[in-house]
Amino acid sequence: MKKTWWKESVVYQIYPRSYNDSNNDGIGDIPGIIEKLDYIQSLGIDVIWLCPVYESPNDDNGYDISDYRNIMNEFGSMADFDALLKGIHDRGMKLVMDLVVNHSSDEHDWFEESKKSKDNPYRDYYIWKPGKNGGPPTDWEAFFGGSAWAYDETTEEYYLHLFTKKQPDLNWENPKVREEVNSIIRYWFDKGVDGFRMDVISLISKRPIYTDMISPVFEETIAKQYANGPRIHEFLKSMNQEVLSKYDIMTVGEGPGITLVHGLDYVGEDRNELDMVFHFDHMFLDMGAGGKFDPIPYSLVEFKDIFNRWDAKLSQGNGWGSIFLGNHDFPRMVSRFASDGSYREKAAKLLASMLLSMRGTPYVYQGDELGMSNVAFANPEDYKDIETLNYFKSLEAEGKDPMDHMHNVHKMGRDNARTPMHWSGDKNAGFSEAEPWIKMNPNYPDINVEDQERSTSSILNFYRKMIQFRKDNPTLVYGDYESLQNDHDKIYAYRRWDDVNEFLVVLNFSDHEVDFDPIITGLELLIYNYTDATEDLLMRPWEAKIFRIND
Ligand code: TEU
Ligand code: CA
Repeated sequence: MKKTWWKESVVYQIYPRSYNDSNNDGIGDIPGIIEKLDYIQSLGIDVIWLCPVYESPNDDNGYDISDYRNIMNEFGSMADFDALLKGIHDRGMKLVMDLVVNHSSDEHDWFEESKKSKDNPYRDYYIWKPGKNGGPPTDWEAFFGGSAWAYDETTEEYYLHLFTKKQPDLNWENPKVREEVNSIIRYWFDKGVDGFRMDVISLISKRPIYTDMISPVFEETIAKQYANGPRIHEFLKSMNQEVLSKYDIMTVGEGPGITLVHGLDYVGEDRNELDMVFHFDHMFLDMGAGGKFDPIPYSLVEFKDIFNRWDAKLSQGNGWGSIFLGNHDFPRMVSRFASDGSYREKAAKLLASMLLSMRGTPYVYQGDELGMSNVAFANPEDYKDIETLNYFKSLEAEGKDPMDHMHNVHKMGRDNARTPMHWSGDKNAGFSEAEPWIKMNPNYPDINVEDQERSTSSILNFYRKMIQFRKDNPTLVYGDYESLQNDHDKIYAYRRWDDVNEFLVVLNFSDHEVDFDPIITGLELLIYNYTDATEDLLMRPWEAKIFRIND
């Protein structure tokens, strides 16, 4: 296994709108992030992944870009961005940006031109089709509900948008589009940016023939019809050859439809495509047949199985994984995979123990280092996320009252992870003097940086300790991984080892006390989340222990 800086890094994801507001307009911004760089560095973070900060009408909070080479006014100026990049580099950290090129905004110049006429030079930058039987070309559904085709009166044709209708899909079949993308990437690399997280990169290659949806199950439609199209690897290889390989950078491709079957095609060491991918296998575990807003309980056995299979698969091809349990698109990890009631603090430390002791690059989402949890706004009007708003609309269209379905949004909505960061117990958690763009999670007086800085046993300080522990022990980065007792429905236990060291991680993913016997001797306790922990393996609720195995 080749050693590289990005395999050894711990990444911190920032959702800029909700991080820190420097000019008190209620919206987080780039100067606000600069103010917090010392904090981020103090966690032991190596790489910051910044969600989109480009010019955008914000139909999908920056994932609809109208100018790839400019900064959104609300977030600051290019000078602010340059200062951010310098501030990050001065502290020995790196910056990874978000590349959103499956689609642009409909307010991008390319699209403004494209829709003008069928012979406009930009027409083929997007995917236009005539209608069928007085309706759209196919019955495709968009990710956020409704048809994936929008009709445009000027030329009387439909354009494809897999996300909202303000996010028209780019036509990657057109070599000019591919060259535009390469040139955007070069622009940011030449500024000194250290990599890209590539938004829904699995969707860029479309199948040449547009047929109706092959399955009523949306997940299946995504995997077999929308994602992993015939030219995806050709596109990525050529992007790698022409641009990526010329810089010392990292890439992580995001993708619905990237399953175990396809994973190595993107990241195998001999593929020359991407360094890592974010797959969603564990992120869809708790979604029922109706998708995201049809939550079902998740099973730990299946959860472990996903991590086990991915680790095994990737290591076969010397591919590298990414380890994450949440981001700006999903509920808070402590609420979702652990417990946010009276065990919240233990449970958050347990997840940190897992995130930072697995093989693969760990990604920490802002606020998770405090154990921030889901929020339950009472009114639909308090929600801002387009996905959630469209869900309300679809309920209304079916004659249902959104108020009767709020529990689904409370459980699964993306705004759970988008409430502003909790810096202190002061007004608006110290995020802003002004009313924030989205309401605060009201629990900030109990969960905030200022308090946790003061307590050595806080979640925040546990993160610092775990990150340092990973740094001190390359075994946790490159060592082998093997999970024990895979059928155990409460305990996730695994060994990590190399020639130098051997560790055992034992995590009790339950509210119950569990007597666990790993059948391993010589255990020396190193990391734990109950202050009075001993070597004993009678595991209390959400108890986490990491041992060195001495023989
Ligand atoms: O998300 C891609 C994606 O597949 C999401 O639609 C995800 O499945 C969904 O949020 C789960 O409900 C990326 C970005 O991370 C997301 O914020 C954007 O909205 C989306 O792409 C479109 O750019
Ligand atoms: Ca601001």
